[in-house]
Amino acid sequence: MVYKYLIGNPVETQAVVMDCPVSQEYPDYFSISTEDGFLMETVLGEQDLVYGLGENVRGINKRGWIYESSCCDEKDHDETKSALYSAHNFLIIDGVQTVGIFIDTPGDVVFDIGYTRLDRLSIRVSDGNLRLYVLEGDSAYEIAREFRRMTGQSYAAPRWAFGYQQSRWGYGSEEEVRQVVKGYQENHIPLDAIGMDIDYMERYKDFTVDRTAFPDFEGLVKELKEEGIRLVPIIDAAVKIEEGYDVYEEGIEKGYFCKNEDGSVFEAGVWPGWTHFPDVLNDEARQWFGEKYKMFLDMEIEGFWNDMNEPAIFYSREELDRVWEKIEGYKNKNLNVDEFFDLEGLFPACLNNRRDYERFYHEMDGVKICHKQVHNLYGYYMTRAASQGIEKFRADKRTLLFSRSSYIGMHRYAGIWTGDNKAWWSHILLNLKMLPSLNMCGFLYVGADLGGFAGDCTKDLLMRWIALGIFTPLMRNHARRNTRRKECYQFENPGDFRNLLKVRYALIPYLYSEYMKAVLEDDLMFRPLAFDYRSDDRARKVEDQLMLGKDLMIAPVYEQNADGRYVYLPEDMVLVRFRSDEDYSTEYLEKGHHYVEVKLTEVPVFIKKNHFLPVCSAASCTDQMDTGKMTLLGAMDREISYRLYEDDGYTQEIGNESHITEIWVDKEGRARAAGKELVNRILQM
Ligand code: MIG
Repeated sequence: MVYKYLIGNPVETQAVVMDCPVSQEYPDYFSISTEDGFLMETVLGEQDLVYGLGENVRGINKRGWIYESSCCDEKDHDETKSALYSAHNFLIIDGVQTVGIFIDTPGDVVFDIGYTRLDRLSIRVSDGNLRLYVLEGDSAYEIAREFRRMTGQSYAAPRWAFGYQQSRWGYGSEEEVRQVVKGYQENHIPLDAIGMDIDYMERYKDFTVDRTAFPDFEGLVKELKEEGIRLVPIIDAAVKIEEGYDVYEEGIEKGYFCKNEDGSVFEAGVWPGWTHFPDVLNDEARQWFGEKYKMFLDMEIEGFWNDMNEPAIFYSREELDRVWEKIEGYKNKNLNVDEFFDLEGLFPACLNNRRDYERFYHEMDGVKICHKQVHNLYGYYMTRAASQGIEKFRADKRTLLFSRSSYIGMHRYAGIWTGDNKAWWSHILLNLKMLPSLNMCGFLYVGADLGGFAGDCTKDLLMRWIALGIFTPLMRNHARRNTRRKECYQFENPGDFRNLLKVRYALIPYLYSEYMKAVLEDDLMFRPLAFDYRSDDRARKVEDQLMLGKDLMIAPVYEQNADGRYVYLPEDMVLVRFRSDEDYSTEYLEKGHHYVEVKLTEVPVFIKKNHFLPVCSAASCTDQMDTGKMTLLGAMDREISYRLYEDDGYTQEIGNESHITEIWVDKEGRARAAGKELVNRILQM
């Protein structure tokens, strides 16, 4: 059951696609006040869990902290923070009351989930304008699925986007890109794509190519595609102010940039120096910006990533002036300690300053609206611009698209990556914990920078992180400039990475199948254990294992120098230790706690009893894969089957009955599937 309430005068966000009648009476388990903004409170029972909030810090269970929806270019993803790049205002209370809450407003929202008082949840929208949705259902999982239906079908990525992607801020020339590809090829490590960061642009201008460093960009795109490797360029939100630059000049001429209160065009400093922000909330401007992607489509580019769209602002004139003035005042002064700390913080305070978000305006449906009120929609609408522009010129095919900032609703147009994490062991776990929360909010094509964006990565960190990244739809190794190189071939014995990545490719048919089924059926690919084992109190508390698809559980190692980890099995399962695509061992484990040894060179996967995992042989890239021959892994004591979803991987033809291959294994262990050669390695119990 979904109840919708209209409070104040909210902006239409386009998060929800389902029609819901407006209710008047609030459920009695919430206390709601609209006197001073909007405030909603409820008591949390001792055993209640709170799920959701998508991309955020801390646990799968979100209790015990205060979170804020205010999209931010946040470079430190640590537990003292309250917000990252996206605003995913959906949560589920699983306990005495099992209820979902979606706060649909593009402005600031504060979720106090047991921060002020351990046993209280309160949600505040200070400007008091929102659509409130309350979802009732029998279980958290059911509510999550209801929410997925309400907000519409998730973006479907092309299959090649499930291949391994290598990226780095700093690939500064055609030669350097070729060398990276060569490093992979010479070491026989699979590779499907290279992320092109801002280095390919001319002076950080969107929709330009630096012709000194990339004189034949088009040629490079074609040459690599012949080897099965795609280039994926980045697009930034801000547009450089430069005479003669077409995007700038057109935007000015047509009035498509965000404005100051007095109608002049708003300026802020980002990568290219002074820039303007395309007013993607304005229909015409959005269409204009989106159509710019055509330039790359014409070069046969098939994927993009949208960055800096919170939007990130390094400085505005006003903030810089403030800094100069203060510095002037402090110059030659005998500073007291407060003044010194103030001085120290002046420049950092310019970045992503909230005062700047109050300075500029959009024109939405003919109405002038302050950015602050719609802040959390910017990344969504920039990415929607891209998606709709691409759709216009490449309608029949699927294009890879993922964004840094997002709001619920954007999941229909693209995926996300989780931004600038660090080369920290704790960030493997953070990566894991975000996955089910992101899925609840509709984001299925997701992944983190493997090995960490900032900081120097070590071989063991990258290997363990890859052993988690193997399961995420977006599997990309990306790094900040000036960090230690971490392409797989940069470390000793690159064969170790070859074997790990072969495991990924062996799993792609299953991962793609479960991903596409989640897309088509409004389901979740990753779930907390508690969603599947509701009445198992142990399972409800597990924060470092996930259910994946309908058949698997994953439990990666995330501690340095560990030779394994404790794993909780809510039922009997088969543990497969993959060492490569065709090299693995299986072990039957009973329900309960186990210490599972996992070598650095192994990837553990747990398969539920009477389920099986179909795997195939790896290849150098997804285009080269042959799924005609599959090996089945698991354990069974009765007849079992699996519906494998396979389509052509690149057209918009998805979800036909003909895309399903039913794989049957009868009681005697005879396996059959139309058009497949099967090798049965399922343990007979
Ligand atoms: O201010 O384009 O999150 O992935 O490498 C940094 C440079 C801008 C932030 C992105 C990161 C990317 C970087 N960008």
